[in-house]
Amino acid sequence: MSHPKFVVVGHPNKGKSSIVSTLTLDDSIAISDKPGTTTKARSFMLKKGDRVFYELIDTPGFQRPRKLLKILQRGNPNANERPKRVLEFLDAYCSDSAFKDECELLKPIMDDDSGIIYVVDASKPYSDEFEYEMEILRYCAKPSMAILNYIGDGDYTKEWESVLGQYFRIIKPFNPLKATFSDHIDLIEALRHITPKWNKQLKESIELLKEYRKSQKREVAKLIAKEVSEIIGYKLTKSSHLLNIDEDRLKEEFKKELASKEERLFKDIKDTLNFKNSLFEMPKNPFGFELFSNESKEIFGLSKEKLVLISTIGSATAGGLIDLAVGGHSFFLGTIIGAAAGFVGASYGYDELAKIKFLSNKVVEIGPVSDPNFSFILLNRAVNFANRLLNQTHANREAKFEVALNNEISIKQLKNFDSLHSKFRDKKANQKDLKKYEEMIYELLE
Ligand SMILES: Nc1nc2c(ncn2[C@@H]2O[C@H](COP(=O)(O)OP(=O)(O)OP(=O)(O)O)[C@@H](O)[C@H]2O)c(=O)[nH]1
Ligand SMILES: [Mg+2]
Repeated sequence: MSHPKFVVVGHPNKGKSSIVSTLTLDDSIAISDKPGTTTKARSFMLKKGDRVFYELIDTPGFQRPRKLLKILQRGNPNANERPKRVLEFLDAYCSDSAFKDECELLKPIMDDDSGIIYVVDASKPYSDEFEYEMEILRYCAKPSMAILNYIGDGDYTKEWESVLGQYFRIIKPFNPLKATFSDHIDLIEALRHITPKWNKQLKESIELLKEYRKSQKREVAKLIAKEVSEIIGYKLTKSSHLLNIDEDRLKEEFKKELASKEERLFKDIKDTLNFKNSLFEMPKNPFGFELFSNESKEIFGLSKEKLVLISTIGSATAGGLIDLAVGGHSFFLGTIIGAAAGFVGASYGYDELAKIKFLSNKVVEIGPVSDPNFSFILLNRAVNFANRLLNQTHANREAKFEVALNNEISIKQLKNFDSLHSKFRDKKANQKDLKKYEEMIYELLE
């Protein structure tokens, strides 16, 4: 079955590859501030299994549109002769390196019954050279739309709209670095309206895309539930002679193991969300501070008050009462206010890290981390990391992490998390508990 196909074209360095990367959820596409980064037309498909949602073809920018248009205009062809002119140009000039970029971008347009997405940078003023490009595209006689991208701070929207309006039926702003999932959907929705041929299939693609997003969130929730619960219950066993065990070193090693398990979880989340290439070359510390650090505790841990609250509530009903007492909501994500007030504790969480146990005079065991705050820190870090990636486009290669403290959760829910965490620590959780944990995590994903 054929599928919707669009060729993304425009001037060099206007964000064509960025748009392709964001819309196909592919971070392997080369993007840079150097004009001429893309030198060959290349096809990218968004698909699941055999079902192609759509295909986008990234292309190099126009280099000599004025010269090319002159060639096409020779003899002033009638409207119905123009597409043929483009084909003749391709035949006659594609061995000529002077027009190699133009040939790369025109071939896929003329090859099949594909549509055109023309990208401009509306933060810079319009100038005549763009008219040559638009005229050339008009010669191709394909369904087309224009995207207004904003690479700089300027705003020449009005100017651009009045020109683009003469060539394109649909003009849409789209920011490939900041687009949300709903912006993405809106753009595909707009494409439906330029191509009657693909209208029905694109409608299905939109539904599939929404389903795909949900399934990715479910997968991420499952991963976090599984790996966080394992880390919470993790014990390190070492052979050692009773007399020469170095407790500090053992604790360090234990912490290192836990941190590397968290790193593994981050990597799994990244892979699940298709961030495989450029992002986070060093996934070790996406937040800029380590799992076992005061920053981590202060930003992702629960305040002492909340820990006391959840440990003193006996039943779910009591939880409801406490909710009333604290106004129904509580900030889930940590005690950043405490941090601002210079609240720095010496220990890791609020309790001791973990007990060291001698299983025999040759075997020593450490773990699991007894501090209940550790579980919340771990969970929060994972949820934050996932939410950041769920809301990051694949064109945005910025690895810097800003912690977003925007999850609200009731004390009752905190209590539920805490009860599950205790089960994971004591290795008393069953499949049902894990499933419940997964569902609660799913609710925290944005
Ligand atoms: N601030 C900002 N920068 C953007 C945006 N879109 C693209 N850029 C940047 O603009 C530069 C060019 O982006 P590309 O996607 O490589 O542009 P292109 O049109 O494919 O460029 P060529 O392949 O060279 O023709 C990169 O540095 C991008 O990070 C945007 O919406 N906002
Ligand atoms: Mg490019």
